[in-house]
Formats: sequence, structure tokens, C-alpha cells
Amino acid sequence: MVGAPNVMASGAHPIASLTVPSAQRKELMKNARLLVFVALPLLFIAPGLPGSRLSADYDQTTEAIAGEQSAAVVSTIAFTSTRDNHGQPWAVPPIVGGEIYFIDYMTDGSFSVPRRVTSNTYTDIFPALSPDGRGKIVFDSNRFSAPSEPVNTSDLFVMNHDGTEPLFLTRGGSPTWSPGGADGQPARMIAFHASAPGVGLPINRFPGSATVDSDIFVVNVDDVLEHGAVPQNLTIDRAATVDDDPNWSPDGRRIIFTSYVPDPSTNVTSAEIYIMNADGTGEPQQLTGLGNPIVGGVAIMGGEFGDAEKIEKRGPAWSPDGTRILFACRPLALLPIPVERWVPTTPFEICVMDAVANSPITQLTLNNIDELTPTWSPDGRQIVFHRAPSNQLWVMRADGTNLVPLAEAASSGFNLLATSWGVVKVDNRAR
Ligand SMILES: [Ca+2]
Ligand SMILES: [Ca+2]
Ligand SMILES: [Ca+2]
Repeated sequence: MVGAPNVMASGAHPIASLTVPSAQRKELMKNARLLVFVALPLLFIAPGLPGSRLSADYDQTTEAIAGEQSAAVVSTIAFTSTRDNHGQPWAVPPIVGGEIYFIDYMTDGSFSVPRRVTSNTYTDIFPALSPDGRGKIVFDSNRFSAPSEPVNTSDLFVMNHDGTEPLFLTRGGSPTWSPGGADGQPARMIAFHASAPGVGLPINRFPGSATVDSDIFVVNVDDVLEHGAVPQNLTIDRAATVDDDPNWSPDGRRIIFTSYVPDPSTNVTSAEIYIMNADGTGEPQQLTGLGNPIVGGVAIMGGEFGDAEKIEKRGPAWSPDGTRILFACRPLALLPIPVERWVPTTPFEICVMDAVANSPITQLTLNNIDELTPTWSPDGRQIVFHRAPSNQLWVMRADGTNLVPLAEAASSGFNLLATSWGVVKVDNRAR
């Protein structure tokens, strides 16, 4: 994922001394259960302890929901914030120490006070709420990264909605859940991107960066936890491209992802969106970059740039009804030889298209600010995303109108990467 430009800097891990030593880490990774019971409690303080501020906020939120909502589910945005670690001497670059937070969307159209889910000095980002309402969160964390690895090297973990029981899954990033079963069965599969041989390091310094040898993997979470199942590489034939940011279709049958030839020096690529069967059958098909026209919306990009122009697409997300795909988009120009490099002509905007090859792209925003990581509301009527470089959350209607800051989430720290807007069943919250 392109994540949040300008929030990461290269260099040594500033909290490297806090990580588990490499040899010990390898030993621990052999047994996820051992990690849970022995290592993790030593690494950080669990949130939600009685009497803590978090606990008070949590109870307050729960009461508010009980008073204002009779619905059996709560609409919740999961995002990353540095509000509580902002300004700490070790929290440099600024996204280091990012924590996962929830903010609830109330039935009266307001948002709750954000509540903290993780509490540690590591970088916890890209939360994905399980679509079955159980509130399970898969996320990226660098808590097990080696001191010698770049600070944005991540592993995948799963935890409860209140941050308890974080369990190591596998090396990788930018996870997405399969839907739960139609008969009420819980969601069990995740897709994510990872280095094909497992040893590649991030291609650039941005949060969620893929590796140069990145492919799309799927695995059953329970199988990993119970007997160390090995993830299946669905794009093993795509060694020449970086394949990243998978998103699982609401019907469970397909996965979309971005694919591109990397340019580590600029982080600018002509990334396109591809679609493939989630069961690994058949070949991935290209959805964009085949001449999709840019149409309508609140603005039109690209029209004045001519045939050489391409639109970089990042972070695709299925609409809840499975008919549309949302993504960050920016027009590129290919500088002539001898430079021969893609450069953006304007910052990222938010775009949407039908989930059909070569369908028209509708641009929803137009301004001189990077807007990234767009995510649908559960009813498909709203979109949340963040703006760089201030890195605060905004919401708008799905047609691009009524664009407003998500003021309730704002803070002096960064509030970004709202990668999941889902629902959590109230019974699952009342632990
Ligand atoms: Ca953290
Ligand atoms: Ca690849
Ligand atoms: Ca923009």
C-alpha cells in the first residue's frame, strides 16, 4: 500500500532494543501458542484494565450504544492513530507506535469517542474487522521484526475486538478477510501480501509496503493457530511484478489486488487492478489500464493529459454489494528517455468503478491533497479515507458529496489508514 506519504523515514528501527532478539524470535515463531502464553504478556501492557482511561471510555461507549441503539450490531471504523504515542521520543518516524482504535458510527449519524484497542510501543496498522460480526481483527505489526529489518517490516496478528489475545499468524501485510459462511459460520480465511520466498524486505519506507517479490497468499486463520498451516501463494506465477493489497469479494469467490513493476526510488508506479478466483483456479485478469474512460463524478482527471497518461491505482476495495471497486488514483506521466520514469501529475484522489474489466472510472475528489485508503461503510452509502500530510480522517457520501472531516477522530497525532468499516455484534462486545 502506498499508505501515508511523508510519514515514514528510512533508517534504523528507533525501538529496536525493545524487540525480541532474532534467535529467540525464530524459536518463538515455531509455536504460536507459546508466543501467546509466554512472550506476548511480557512485551506490552494489555488494554482495558479496570480503572484505566481506556476502560472508562469503553464503558461510556457501550452505554451510549445501549441507550441510543437497539440494533444488534454496532457500525465501527477501525483505524490507526498515534494520538497516545504522539511526541514520544521513540515514536520517530511518526507512524512508529501507531495504535489501532475503533470509532463507532451511531444510528443518529454521529460518531463516538475513539477507543484504543492496542497499547504498546510497536507499530500496529492496517486493521481488518472480520465480516462475521465477531469483532476479530487481523492487522500488521512490527512487534516481532528483527532490529536489522526496516521499521515497516510487518507480521500479521489476529486479536479480539478489545485488543486481548493477540496471536502471531505469519509474515505479511495488508490483510483482508473472506466473508463468513451464509449459514452464520465465522469468517476463517484471510488474504494478504507477502514476500514469495518469505525473506524479502519492504520495497520502500511507507507503511504497509510490499516486497519486490510480493505475491498474494491465502490461509485459514484457525489452521495457522492450531497446526501452523502454510499459506497458499495464489500468484506464484507472477514473479516479475509486485502483487499487493488484496481485497476479498463479499461473495467470497474472488480477490482483487494491485500489480505493478516496482520503482523503489520514487514509489510511483503504473499499478493496475487485477481480479482472480479466491480458490486459486484460473489466471488473474486485468481490470484497469485497458483504456478505461474517466467519467463524471465531481471532477474529471486525465482528460487533458493525452494518450500517454495512465492512472495509478492503489488499495482497491469492493463495495459491500460486490458491484463496485473503490481505490486511490492519480494520473501519471512517463518522462521521456533517458529518464523514462513515471511521475505523478497531481496528488492522489478517490476513484470508483464497476467491478467489470475496462469499465469507466469515476473520480470522486479533486484537490491538491493526497487522499488515501478509501473504505466503504457497511451499507455502502459512505466512504472514509485519510488526507496527507495532516493525516486525518474524512468521510463523504459514496457519490463524493458531503465531504467533511471526521472531527470526532481528530487529534494532535495522526489518524489514518481507516482500512476497515464493519459491524460488531453487541453480544461480542459485552465481554
Ligand atoms: Ca502500537
Ligand atoms: Ca509477484
Ligand atoms: Ca486529492
